[in-house]
Amino acid sequence: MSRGGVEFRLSASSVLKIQKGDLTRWSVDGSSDAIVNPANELMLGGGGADGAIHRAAGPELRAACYDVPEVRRGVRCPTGEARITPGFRLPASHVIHTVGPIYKTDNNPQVSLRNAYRNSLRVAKENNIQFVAFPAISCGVYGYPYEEAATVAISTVKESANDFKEVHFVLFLDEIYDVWLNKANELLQN
Ligand code: AR6
Repeated sequence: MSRGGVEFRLSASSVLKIQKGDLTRWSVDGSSDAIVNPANELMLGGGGADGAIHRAAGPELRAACYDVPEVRRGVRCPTGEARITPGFRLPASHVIHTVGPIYKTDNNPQVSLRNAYRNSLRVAKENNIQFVAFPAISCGVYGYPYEEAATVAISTVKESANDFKEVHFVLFLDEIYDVWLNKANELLQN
């Protein structure tokens, strides 16, 4: 799970970790940990990481998502916002669902991606989560260029990592892992 993981200490009490792996198998303590699901606005499942998370969590997750109120027709979580549910059959205790921008059509993809990371961390903090694991939000189906995404992801997490014991990036693709690691070495003094 933590194959190739590299730790960056952000303060006396908080660590950012970059690792290869599968979010559906990630957990640190099973009671105050959360994985972040790169969902869509409808929030009822999909392909990519979202599909894998729903399969691993079981049908209870879809039912819990269904119960999240729509803010307008077909939208439970607008782009850049975040919602929380239990993790059900996942090893992690919670799932924070967020929606990153569709790179080609979003008016300001950088702001939307930053909001997705920021609001995920805000929701985590409000729910007393101590350990959070992110994928590379928007870097699959939603087409965000990896290096630009890494800059937003790492700089945003750095701002609020003090509120958590550990924030992890759990990256599925070797290429994205390499981009993230290079960017972390550039932006974080180890
Ligand atoms: N663990 C960690 N990362 C993963 C996993 C996993 N199990 N599976 C895939 N990835 P994507 P997006 C990586 O497409 O671009 C869905 O259909 C993947 O390699 O999952 O935000 C939703 O319903 C990529 O690097 O999310 C939305 O409609 C990263 O996760 C839409 O896709 C994100 O890729 C969201 O697109």
